Order: sequence, then C-alpha cells, then structure tokens
Amino acid sequence: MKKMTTALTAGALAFMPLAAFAEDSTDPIVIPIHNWSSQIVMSNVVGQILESRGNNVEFVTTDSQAVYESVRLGDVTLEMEVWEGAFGASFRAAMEKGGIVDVGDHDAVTREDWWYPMWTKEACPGLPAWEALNACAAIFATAETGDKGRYLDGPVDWLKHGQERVAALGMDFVVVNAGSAAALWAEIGAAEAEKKPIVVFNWTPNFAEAVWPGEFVEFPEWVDGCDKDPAVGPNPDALYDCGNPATGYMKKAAWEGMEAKWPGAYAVLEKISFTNPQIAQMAKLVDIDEMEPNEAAEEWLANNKEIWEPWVK
Ligand code: TMO
Repeated sequence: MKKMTTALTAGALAFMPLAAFAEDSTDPIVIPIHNWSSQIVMSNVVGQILESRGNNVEFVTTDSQAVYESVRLGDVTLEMEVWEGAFGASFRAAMEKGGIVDVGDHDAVTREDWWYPMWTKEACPGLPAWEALNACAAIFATAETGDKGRYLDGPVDWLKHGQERVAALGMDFVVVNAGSAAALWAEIGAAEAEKKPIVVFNWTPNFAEAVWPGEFVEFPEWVDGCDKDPAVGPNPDALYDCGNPATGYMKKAAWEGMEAKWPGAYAVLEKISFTNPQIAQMAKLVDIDEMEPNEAAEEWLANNKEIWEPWVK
C-alpha cells in the first residue's frame, strides 16, 4: 500500500476501488496451538475459515502463557482462547506492555477450578463447599500424599496456583500436576468403576460435562486483585485465597499490527464468537470421537455452515 500511494497521484487514487487497498498480506497468519482439545480444534476451525478466503495460515505449538508475549511482538498473530481463569493475568500483563489487542469475547461463559465427579459427593456430602472438601481430605489420600488428600491439578503451564491456594486456605491437600489433559480424563475414568472419590482440575465448556456429571468446588468467591493483592480475599496475608472466576470470559486476542496487515482476516476474527455447546462439541470430536484436530475442524465446519459462513461474507 505504501508503494502505491507514492506511485499514484491523489487523483488516480480516487478511482481505485477501495478493495485494492484492503488486500490481506500473503504472509502466513501464525496461529498458536496449546495443550487442550477445544483450543486445538478451534484454532484449526479458524485457520480453515481463513484459508477458505485465501489467507495463508501457519500453526505453531507454543506455551499457553508465553504466547501472550509472542502475540505482543507479532511472532504469533492471534490467540483464539484467552480463558480468564488461566490466562487473564498473562493477557493483562501483555496488554499493559502494548502490542496486543483485545478482539472481543466469545459468547461462551467459562469456569476453571477444582472439580469432582458426582459420585464423590456420596462420600463427602457437605460438598461443594471447600470447607467440607477439606474436612474430607483423608478420603482423597493416596500413597503419594500420605494422610493428606490429593488434588490433581492441570499441567504446570496453566498456572492454576493450586499449591498457593492450599497454603493460603490452610488445606490438608497435596497438589500434584497432571502431565497432560489426557491424564486428567484417564484419572476420572479409572476412578469411575469403583466410584472412588477424586478431586481434579476441570473446566467448562468441555466435553467432560457430557460424560461425567460433576460439580466445581465452591471456594471463596473470586474478587479482582485476589492474585495481586494479599488484602483481597479471606486471608489478609496471602494471594490466591479465592476460587477462579465462576463466570469467566473467553476472549480473542491479536497482534496490534494484524488489522493493517490482514484487514480482511481481522474483520472475520472480530465477528467470530463461539458458544459453550459449540466449544464442548469441538473438544468432543477429539477427546471422544478420537479424530485428528484438522479432521475435527473439517467436520465441525461441514456441520455448522450457517454459523460461520456469515462471518466471511
Ligand atoms: C486452560 N484450560 C481451559 C484448560 O483451563
């Protein structure tokens, strides 16, 4: 565009169709992939939508926290799933430094926290209150945790601060990080046969809610600043003494330069908004139907044309 404006007079410019100035760069739009299924499938869905309108797209596997710095620097072009609970702090930190833009919220309402399958409640009837969970800690004990209960947290890069919460609330639990999301599902599946009480990290929207009815543990309600200011939350001397937001956002984020470089793709990104059932369905195609993420995306797009086609028109 710079070249054209120097080569053409203002008069000639007036006759150029506007579209000539709104062409997307042929450079690839770089889309990051993380380690949970809905994000992987949604990223493929959006990549395929952009490819259908002629954009070049490249996928890179990245850390789910460091990605906000990569977006800010333009090494990665966008992020489709900014979950408030897990990534709000990294997203806000990148926003403060500049270079990353908030491209709006999905329709989805999210929650990420300690969770148990419903059979656990039979062994610990005071649930879902966290105090009741703590009073039942012994029934969650494993060889690994001695007489304390075991809480299986998510992979470390989701930074759930489970250990800090246990310390801040004086809980009789040991936090163990799962190596992958699949390890969480394997743990729930293994406990199911004997209806063994377990408490693990889980989130919604997710495929799991259709497979294992369950509930989130109710911790002290999230208050802004609970992760920054010890005075916030019930323990005046500790951070992370609150649950995660119970009605969290899921945002889209992009590199600040995306709009100028790929204006067409950016306009599509602004319109994209997925709902809880749509996101749960994306995860299901991989976690239950065992499809490859790119095939899951093809299937999702083939079955949901009425949802996404208006976004590219
Ligand atoms: C980041 N996650 C949605 C898996 O909690």
